[in-house]
Amino acid sequence: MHVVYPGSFDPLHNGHFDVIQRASKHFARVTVAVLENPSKRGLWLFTPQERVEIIRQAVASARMTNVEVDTFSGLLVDYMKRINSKVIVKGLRAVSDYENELQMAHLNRQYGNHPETLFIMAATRWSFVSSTMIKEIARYGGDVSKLVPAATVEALRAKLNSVER
Ligand code: COD
Repeated sequence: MHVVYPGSFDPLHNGHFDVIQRASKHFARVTVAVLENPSKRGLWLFTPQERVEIIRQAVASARMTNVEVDTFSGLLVDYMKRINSKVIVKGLRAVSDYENELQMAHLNRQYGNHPETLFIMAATRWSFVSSTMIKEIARYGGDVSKLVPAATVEALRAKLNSVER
């Protein structure tokens, strides 16, 4: 089965990475789809291409050969139809994620090729991790290396150094 794991991934952290690894064990093919739409929550820290590059590096170092990384813009359902996949994989951290994810799952099923959404429960150790917190800790000089893949650590270092200059 070919599944799509969509998200902002700004940037990739260990919670996302754990979902990718677990999905890659259960499904024949996993496409990690990086959202290009402008952010509602302010500017992205990383461009879509930078986010793709981080994920590609992390996936390559873990030798996940059935995982590919792509970008999409517009509606997820249109992208799903275009690449002919009918299953969306999402991660669930807590009840707070559930309401929003439930709404999206129901709405997405009304459109396009009526994709199903399957949820993977966040790993306990990463269930408190979010991209927003990673960016905040990194911006103030905190060490995020235990919470994100090495590729993200490098990208954060390069990005925040260039922003400061
Ligand atoms: N552990 C496990 N899973 C996690 C963790 C964690 N610590 N943190 C996040 N996740 C999961 C999220 O629940 C999500 O499933 C995925 O990882 C990506 O997370 P984010 O935060 O990078 O991405 P989101 O939640 O901002 O992505 C939202 C989408 C891009 C999927 C959504 O906005 C979308 O589909 N947009 C396209 C436009 C569209 O179709 N809109 C209509 C929707 S009905």
